[in-house]
Amino acid sequence: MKIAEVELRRVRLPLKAPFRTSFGSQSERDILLIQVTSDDGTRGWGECVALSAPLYSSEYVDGAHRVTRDFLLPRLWMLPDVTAYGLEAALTPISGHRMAKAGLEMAVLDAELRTRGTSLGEHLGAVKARVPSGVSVGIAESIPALLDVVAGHLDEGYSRIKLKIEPGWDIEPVSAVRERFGDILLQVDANAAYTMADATLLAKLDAFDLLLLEQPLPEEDIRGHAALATQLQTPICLDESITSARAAADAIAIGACKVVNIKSGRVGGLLEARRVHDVCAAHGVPVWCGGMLETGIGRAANMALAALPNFLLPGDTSASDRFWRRDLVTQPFVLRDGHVDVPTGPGLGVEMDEAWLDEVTVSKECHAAESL
Ligand code: NPG
Repeated sequence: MKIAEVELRRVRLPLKAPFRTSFGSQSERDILLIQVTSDDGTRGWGECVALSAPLYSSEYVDGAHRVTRDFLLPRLWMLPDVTAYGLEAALTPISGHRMAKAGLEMAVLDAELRTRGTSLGEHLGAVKARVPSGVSVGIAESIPALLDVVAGHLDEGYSRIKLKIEPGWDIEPVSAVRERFGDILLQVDANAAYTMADATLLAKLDAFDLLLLEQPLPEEDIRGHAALATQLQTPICLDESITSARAAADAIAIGACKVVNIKSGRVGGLLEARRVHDVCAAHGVPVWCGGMLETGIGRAANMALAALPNFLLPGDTSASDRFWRRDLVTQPFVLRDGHVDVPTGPGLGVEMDEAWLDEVTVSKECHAAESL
């Protein structure tokens, strides 16, 4: 496949309600979308998950946009025959910038698989037609407000609840949710908001029979997580710390985690995400699919990934209407019986709602192979 053109598009989509985590509150999403067009006219879409500010990780959307334009695209143009694997290798000399790489790789993989008539799920090795869907609940104004939000999601049929926590918003909300809703699948996510000095406090979470405690300590503190794990019964799951299959292997080897959250953007793409899955499977470590407030494009990729065999826990694979009034794809993801279907069409298996996409587009730039 040859790529004739790449379009970098920025869209702004308001969230239905602000989403608060320990690293800040999001009320809209400023998203970099990548569209590649091959020389035979096949198109592929990718979504870059970088946030507006470098708060979750060091990447941010303006930076990812610039890196894509100035450093990733020139390497794409140099490839005589473009495949997602070839692109991944060609981008390896660029250090970091995993979310930017993942966005471009997704677009190339979408186009490549559309050309071959293969779905992403089939390509990655999916074994399920639908995936159990959990929902991530942001930090609320008050405990009663939190209980109302959780009740709403349980009524909608979500299979498990993840509560965002931070110092000052941890034991009390978790205890209130457990008490009110009984035996639901429940887990918490700290987004690196604690230190080892909080070990005694975090051990109090053991009383609530949580599926896991996600990323309590800073991204780089793998050894700290291993030390903390010896003081808790609740299994530790890593998110931010797992930036590659190698990082996953290291974290598992020193006992820093018993569960891994996989996000393709965080690890540099879907191909590396599958390797993380495989490394974890080889060590008997279950994984689940994280979410980064994606539109239907990134969500389609998440559903395909979450259908792999070692995704043994429900993911943050919620339906389109969890965050969006109107998704960017013509067939939004819906929750049925606590599950979301894995797309079966070629590539990502979703089509864009072009009219809506144009309405929410803030800027668009086209890069053609010849012009470089
Ligand atoms: O369902 O898309 C979703 C959101 C799930 O809580 C969620 N994501 O830390 O995992 C996280 C968090 C997040 C959101 C991280 C946005 C980064 C950006």
